[in-house]
Formats: sequence, structure tokens, C-alpha cells
Amino acid sequence: VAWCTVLADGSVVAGVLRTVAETLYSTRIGMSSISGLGEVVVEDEISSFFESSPPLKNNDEIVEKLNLFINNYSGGRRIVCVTSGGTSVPLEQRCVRYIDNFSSGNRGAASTENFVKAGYAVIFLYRSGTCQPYCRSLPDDPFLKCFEFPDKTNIQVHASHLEAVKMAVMDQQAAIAEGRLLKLPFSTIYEYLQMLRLIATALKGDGPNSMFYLAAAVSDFYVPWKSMTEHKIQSGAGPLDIRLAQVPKMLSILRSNWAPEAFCISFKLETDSKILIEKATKALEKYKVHAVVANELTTRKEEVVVVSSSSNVLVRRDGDKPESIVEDNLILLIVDRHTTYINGFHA
Ligand code: PAZ
Repeated sequence: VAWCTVLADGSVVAGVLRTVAETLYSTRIGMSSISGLGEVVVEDEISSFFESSPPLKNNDEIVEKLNLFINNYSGGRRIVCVTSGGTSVPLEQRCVRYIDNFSSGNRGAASTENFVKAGYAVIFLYRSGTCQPYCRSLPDDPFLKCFEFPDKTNIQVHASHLEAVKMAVMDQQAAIAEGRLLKLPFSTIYEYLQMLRLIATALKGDGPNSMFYLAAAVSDFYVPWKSMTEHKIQSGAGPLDIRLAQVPKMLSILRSNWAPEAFCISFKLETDSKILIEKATKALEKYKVHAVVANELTTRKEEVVVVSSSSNVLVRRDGDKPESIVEDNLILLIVDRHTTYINGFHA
């Protein structure tokens, strides 16, 4: 996981980075001596993570939306949960500072568009403020750059953005009107994991027709809610030491308990290309997912490798076409694998 700190003052950055390193060390040596890697799934750890999490504020509303969406779209049709963006880790209960995981949300948004095109209903579980489906070709600051005022009583889309705005509005409205897109925002690691569990539980009845496509960048470490200070951390006391606990690996429980029949694709991001495939292969074996999409930070928009038990397939964007994106070919491959999985399931 690529860590970066999003903290208000520089002194905190140093403290947090030191803490991450310390935690890595203590986790490997101490807490998880069973595996030596700190990644053994202990159901107690998972239960205690959820029990100690601040409850989702809009839990009932999310469940209602999910059930409505899934029931509308039942009848053997395919449904995918696409996760997108990075989770944040608050350092204070009344959060002013937090640690963040890098992800623009571009992969998740582009993949969502392609899944809708392929006939899937998509539950888009995304980090608030990250890239949205159908908005990728809009300028970064759409409201300021897309519109103009010919006179004080009138507002219109600037001619240079007319096509992009028209397509974005039309495609998004069509996907929502056809009941093919449900967007659910999260910010923190607590919200993300609780919402993922709600979605998995709601999709259980869809068996092999459902898919998890886990492109979100999820924190490996967090500050347990109960050991977190309530108020803003004060800088007067000098350098900051925070102990980060390891987030229990939910992928195993997703596969074994939450949605055991669903097709499951996870992602592996590395910055060192030399270890990428080895790490992805280990994740494939450990979490028993159906494929791991391996990508390197700087080349992630050009190519990915789909690692599975049968083969490792390099998927590239079509370099001859400027508008081509890697997700066009990636989703074709994933949909094809999902079809094989469903057919094998019913055979
Ligand atoms: O969101 P984005 O388009 O900027 O990047 C996508 C990605 C690199 C976050 C995704 O492809 C990925 O690898 N997610 C999992 C990251 C991880 O190993 O935790």
C-alpha cells in the first residue's frame, strides 16, 4: 500500500511515518507470530474491529438503498461491487488530521462505466471526492471551467466542453434510470469495511452472478477508535508518537463467510516492479480470490497483469488510440472470466 500523510503541520508527518515503520516491526515480531507475516485472519480480531468501530451514521438508509437496488436487478442478471479510492485513517475522533491511502479513483470510475456497458448493475463504493463514473473527461474543476454566463440571467455550457458534459449527464442518468448504478460514498476505513460487509451480505443471494472488484486502496494500519484521542492533537508536546494497529484482513472473511459464491477480483499495487508479481501471486493463494490485478504505480494507466491460477495475462491500453484506456481491455477479460466461472458453477 502506498502511504502518504495528509496532515496539517510538518511535525506530525515525521511522527506518523516513524510510527508506521515501528508498527510494521512490532506487528511482525509480536502480534502475529503465528504466520510471521502479520496477516493471519483471526475471526476475533475482525469481530473486535467491527465492535469497536463507530457505527455507520446512515446504516439503515444504506441497507434500504441496497435492497431496493438489488431486488430491482434480480433474476439471474449480473451485479458487481466496484470499490474505488483510498480509505482514510482518522487520528482524532473529532477528526482534523488523518492518514490517507493514495488512489484517485480513476480505475474504479472507468471500470464502472465498462461494467455498465457490459450489462452489469454496479454498486460503486467510492471515497468521497474521488473520480466519478462518466466524469473522467470533464475538467478537474468542472463547475468553474464548464460553464459561462453570456448575460447575468443565463448560464450555459462552454462550447469546448459541451460534448463531454452532454455525454456525462446522459450516460450517468441512463445508468441510474435503468437501475444499473448505485453510488455509495465512504471516507474512513471504518465506514469502508462496514459498508463492504453490508454489500456482501446483501449480495449473498446472488451467488455466482455477483462479483467483487476491489480496486480501492485500503489502509493496512489504523488507530483503534477507543485508543484515539477525542480532540485535536496538540503540537506543543513535541514529536508525535502514535501506535497503529493492523487492520484485520477482511478479504479472507469476504471469501469464506460474507459472499463465498461471489466472483472475487482483488488488486495489488506496488512501487517496486521487481516484487509485484510475486506479491500478487502470494495474495492470490492466501486469500483464494479468483484473480489479482497487479499494477505498478507509475505504469498503472498503461498496463496491468491479471494474475490467476491458470495464467498471468498482461493487459495494455491500446497505444494506437489516444482515447483507449486499460480498463476497456481489462473489463472484457474479467467479464469473460466471470462467464466461465458462472458456467462452471452451474455445470
Ligand atoms: O485510483 P487510481 O486509478 O489512481 O489507482 C488505482 C489503484 C492503483 C489504487 C488500483 O489499481 C489498486 O491497485 N488498488 C489496490 C491498492 C492496494 O494494493 O492496496
